Amino acid sequence: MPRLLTVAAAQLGPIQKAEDRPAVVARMIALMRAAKARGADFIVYPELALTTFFPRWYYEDRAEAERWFERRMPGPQTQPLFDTARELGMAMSFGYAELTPEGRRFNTSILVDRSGAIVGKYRKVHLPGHAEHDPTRAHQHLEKRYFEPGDLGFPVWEFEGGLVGMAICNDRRWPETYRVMGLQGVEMVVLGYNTPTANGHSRAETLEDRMFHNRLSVQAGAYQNSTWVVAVAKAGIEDGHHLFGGTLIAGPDGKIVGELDHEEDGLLVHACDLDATRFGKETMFNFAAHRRVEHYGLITQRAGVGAPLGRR
Ligand code: CDV
Repeated sequence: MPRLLTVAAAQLGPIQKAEDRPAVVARMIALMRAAKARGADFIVYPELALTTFFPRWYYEDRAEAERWFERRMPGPQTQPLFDTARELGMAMSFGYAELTPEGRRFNTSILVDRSGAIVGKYRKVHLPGHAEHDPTRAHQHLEKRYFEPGDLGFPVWEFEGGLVGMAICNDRRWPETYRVMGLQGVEMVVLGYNTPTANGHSRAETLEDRMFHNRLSVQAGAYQNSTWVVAVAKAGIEDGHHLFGGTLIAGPDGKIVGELDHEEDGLLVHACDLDATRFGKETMFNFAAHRRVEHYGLITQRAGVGAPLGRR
């Protein structure tokens, strides 16, 4: 008997600055109902799913950005999402900007079970971009201004009959993200992203290049850790800025099992057999048998590149 977890990758089209939380939550609920009708038990939404991708906007006074943050989860405007999840018996994961009671700010994702209880929280570790306004860039990417790096590591939870972990956007490009979860036996990594088509610098990267790197990162993470990876975009043109789509699900052999080809609200539903992760975990990527941790010290000792270790 396969151990199936039917997941819906719920891509969101653009969310304009003027669009309020209730309007976005209504779109998310519509996707959730459609996902249920297609047999999904678990729905995954993108990074910062409730708002426009506000880190592209510079606020000299950081407090002005507070309108984009959630002080409570669920709060009055997100409660209907939790109520619908409970009504439908649907587990979910989504990203939002978290403002803690102590005034700390994180780019956060949560895992919510079918009863509507939050059972897991992840705070984005790899924050791209910069902290100050950069006039040389075609557009700003100010995650380092508005968020602290996550302080919760990369936990994996027993969830929906499997082992599930989370990552957020830029995290998907770093092999460490997946490996730390792989070492906890992860069977499904869920992640959301907001990735601009233009990189903000003058160096030309085509949309094709960016889509290639998206697939490459997700597929490599899946294969090298023998896990499902569900990667969900917020896509389209937000207030004149383009985010690419490409929502996809990769299997534990690294192959893509489905991918969306539009930039609107939409679903990619797949029945993932969690037992399909066993083959890779027991053969090529049997970590206990093959990893040589005595040679991996630099990975945690150095953040940046240092002197070469080779001796003549
Ligand atoms: N939201 C992100 O983390 N976006 C980055 C962009 C800025 C490169 C990404 O890795 O997709």
